Amino acid sequence: VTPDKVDGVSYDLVIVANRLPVDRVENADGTRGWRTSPGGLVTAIEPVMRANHGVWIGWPGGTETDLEPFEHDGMSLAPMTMTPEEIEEFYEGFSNGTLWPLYHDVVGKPEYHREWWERYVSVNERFAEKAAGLAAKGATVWVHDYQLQLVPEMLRRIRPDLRIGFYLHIPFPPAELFQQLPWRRQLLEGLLGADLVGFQLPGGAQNFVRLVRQRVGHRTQSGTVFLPDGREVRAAAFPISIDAKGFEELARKPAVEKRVEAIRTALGNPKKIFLGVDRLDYTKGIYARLRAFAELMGEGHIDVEDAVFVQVAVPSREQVEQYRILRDDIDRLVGRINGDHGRIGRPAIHYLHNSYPREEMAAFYRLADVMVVTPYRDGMNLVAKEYVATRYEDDGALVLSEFAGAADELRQAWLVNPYDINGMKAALLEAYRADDRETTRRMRAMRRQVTQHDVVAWAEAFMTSLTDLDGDGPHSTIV
Ligand code: GDG
Repeated sequence: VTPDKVDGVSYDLVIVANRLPVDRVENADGTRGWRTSPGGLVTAIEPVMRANHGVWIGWPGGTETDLEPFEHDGMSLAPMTMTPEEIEEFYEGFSNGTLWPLYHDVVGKPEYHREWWERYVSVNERFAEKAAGLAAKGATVWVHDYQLQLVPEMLRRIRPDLRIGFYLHIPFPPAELFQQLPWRRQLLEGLLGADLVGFQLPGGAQNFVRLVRQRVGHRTQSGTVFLPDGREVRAAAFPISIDAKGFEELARKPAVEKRVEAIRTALGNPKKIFLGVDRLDYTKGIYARLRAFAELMGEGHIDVEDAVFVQVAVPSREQVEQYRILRDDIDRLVGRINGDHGRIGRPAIHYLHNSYPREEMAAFYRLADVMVVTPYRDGMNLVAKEYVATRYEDDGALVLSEFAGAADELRQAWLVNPYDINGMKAALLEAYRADDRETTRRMRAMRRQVTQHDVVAWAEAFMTSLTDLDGDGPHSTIV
């Protein structure tokens, strides 16, 4: 595909996200290609992109500098390059060392460095300029997530004709925490460049509106901010979801069912299997969850001959110091637990530091009698919803943190406070011992919720809300 295929054309819909929805792959013959990355966001946005002649702007990972716009799987992709300094200061630094912990209730300690901030500003500027160059007159631009919070305002300054939406995938913190940020006002003003700012939960939208009133001084009324120039910005919740039907279909595949049996046998046919699936991140509560399970074994409530815990920890942000420390901590804990409670051929914890194809993930979900999702704070948590989607026989128990966004919808899970180890132990044990009637009753209700509110409904709700706003100028309707 020639470069001007993208650059020469302008688009009615522009998606701007830190990452492109593709990963680099090495073909058998040594040439390099692209593969659509697995994930909910791609599934959600792909149909909207196709229906609206859209383009996706983002970083493809790595430090290649000679990337041209290209088509992949019918999607137009415009890659952003990233220098090693930008990766270090914008991505690992300000995005993942400052904003990520701050926005997750300071579960980790955020670091404030002026050089990181400056790099955050300059990278946001580059994304905004790229979007400005690709958007048609009156086009809709949908900016995603915490790495790009300045883009809406920067983009509006260059292109006031655009309709701009922003969606935050992670929690938006309460004023008391956000306050810490030396650049708090700039970030709020960055977001206010959008016409619609979407959050996972109503609480995030409320935190944002309150901060805008307090810190920027704009008049607000429920979910609307009134700017001095007459423009209005709406803040609202759009809880994200998954391709529920797709996950169920995957789970029903004979190949997946075969894999379930193979893994069960390899695990030694325990009566029950506990499962955790997370990026290896300190917000996910992996350490405390494994400790709770180990204590239940130590106290004789669970015997290693009856049950094992499979923990998939997907490698994540390995260049960031806090993530390295976490990995070492968990390595040590797993070793200790297996030393204390394992038997020959039967470790208590099967710990997998790896990522897997979607089919294998589905097999894991199908295997799990008790799915354990216990983050200290999580915007939504798609793993919880994916588990529910694969349980087409209405069985399986979900233990879910109150502090995951998903807890607002999955009320029938065994809800826990991840800071309360005894409470978590009690819930794990209850879920472990629950009879079929109980698990079925709960799972049936959760499945109804997840199938009726899938990711396509999420994208449509956001898009409809964005294009229905009263505004001036010609705006194409995005479906
Ligand atoms: C952020 C917010 C919010 C995981 N391991 C593998 C794999 N995965 C997939 C899961 C799931 C996704 O990654 C993880 O999503 P989560 O929602 O659980 O968590 P974050 O990565 O922290 O996502 C979160 C989300 O954005 C969306 O807005 O819900 O709160 O933190 O889909 O299945 N997929 C494959 N192999 C793996 O090994 N194929």
